[in-house]
Amino acid sequence: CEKKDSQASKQRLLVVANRLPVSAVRGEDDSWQLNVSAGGLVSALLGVKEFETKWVGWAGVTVDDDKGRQTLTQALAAKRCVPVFLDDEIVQQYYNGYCNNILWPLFHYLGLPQEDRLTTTRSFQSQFDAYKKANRLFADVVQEQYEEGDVVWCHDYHLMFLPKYLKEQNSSMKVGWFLHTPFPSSEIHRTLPSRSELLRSVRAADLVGFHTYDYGRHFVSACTRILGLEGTPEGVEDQGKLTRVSAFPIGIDSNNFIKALELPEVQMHIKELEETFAGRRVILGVDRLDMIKGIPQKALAFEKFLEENPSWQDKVVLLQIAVPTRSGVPEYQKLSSQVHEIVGRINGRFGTLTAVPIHHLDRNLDFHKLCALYAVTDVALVTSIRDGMNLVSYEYVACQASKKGVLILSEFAGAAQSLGAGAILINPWNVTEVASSISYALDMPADEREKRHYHNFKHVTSHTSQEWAATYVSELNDTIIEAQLRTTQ
Ligand code: ADQ
Repeated sequence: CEKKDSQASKQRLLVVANRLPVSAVRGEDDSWQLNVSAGGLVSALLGVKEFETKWVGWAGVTVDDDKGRQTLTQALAAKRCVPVFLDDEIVQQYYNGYCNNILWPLFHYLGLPQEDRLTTTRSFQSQFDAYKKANRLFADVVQEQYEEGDVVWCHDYHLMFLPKYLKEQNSSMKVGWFLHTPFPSSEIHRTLPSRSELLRSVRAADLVGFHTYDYGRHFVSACTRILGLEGTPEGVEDQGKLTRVSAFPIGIDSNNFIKALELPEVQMHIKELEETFAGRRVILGVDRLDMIKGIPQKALAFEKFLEENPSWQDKVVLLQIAVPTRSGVPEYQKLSSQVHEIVGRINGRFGTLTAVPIHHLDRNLDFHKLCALYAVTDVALVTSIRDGMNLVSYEYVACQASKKGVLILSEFAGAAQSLGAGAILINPWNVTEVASSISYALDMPADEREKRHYHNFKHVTSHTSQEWAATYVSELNDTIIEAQLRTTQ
């Protein structure tokens, strides 16, 4: 009964993201298999337990028949998920096209697509139209699910039109929008043909959140320089309507990782890994296979390290786990071939009959194996060329209480602002600097490792995903109360 009461007192939170936390696969007998998706947004939000949360999003599969849609909706309801159905054409134009081929690279400072600019320009409008259409489909599902008093939390660059569409449907809805990627300098954002419409649509939200203060500042500058609005210490103002802009650095459910390390299954994986790599030090990379993660740069820096430190050859291994994503986008297919070619060349150059220097796995690891890897490895190497935050670095720190391994972290990841004092910060483009940081990390004395680890562990365990979500929603509630007070004054 007590449990029921505590459920009843929780605020309802509609989390709207392009992808649901599970991906659906249809079996031959028309049954649905639901697999947890890998990725930072899902990892962070699954740890949030203070609210009665319902997810609205795409299940990663196109379903054209009514029966399939009905059975998938039922299967997802058990996971408190509500599907948005997108057809193949929309997925191609909105998801693979506008989101992942235009906004994602642009927000990570990679610019608009370089190749075949004319084709891009021609297809730009149809991709943008599909983007708006998809956002409209999300808005319709949110509207169906919405109950008075709900907080609607829209996530990421896929859904920049959603705040506008929701507010048009219901101006009293509490709408927040949070960006998981960096927001680039206004000089980058202004190259985007649809720059103004996107900014205006996001501005319809009551609260706009970013991982770091810098991303928020870039957003405000884009609104002032491109839209001619007024920037204030609270956010952006237009004719008395304030959109609050603030930084909410995300965290992880650190307890989940810490507790998992005690499980017999994880202990068994730890033992197996220790036996496999006995006599060698292990450097770990865990990334989605994405150009922003700097995986080629990481391999090249490791090659430089081996070249300059012959005494370490054979005694150290780079274990790179790269889960393939967005394999429908040609740029990602090219990246995959490029990484395999570089890794093959380095292994050919430095491998021996019994050992290879780089173990590269293209796959998703289950949670227990991932925890074991985080716990046994000596160094984590994060070389993102841009990254909104980077939760892998947080997860590594959470699992290193006993070993106190070293985190080498790109200064271009948002995490550099929170874990910078304990990590070795690097510029991933400078392979010589990364190579010497690897060498420094491997030789670092125990007391320095302990100090660095202590600093980061304290941060990771006190700035959790639960706290992140609670702070965001509480600020969203406050923002709305303040706005109501302003209008009644
Ligand atoms: P991502 O780009 O997905 O997230 P990140 O924050 O590092 O990056 O999160 C990746 C998540 O996926 C982690 O929880 C990790 O454990 C998991 N993962 C990665 N590779 C895996 C593998 N091979 N097997 C199993 N799990 C794997 C986006 C932004 C980030 C931002 C997050 C959250 O790009 O900058 O930190 O959202 O806001």
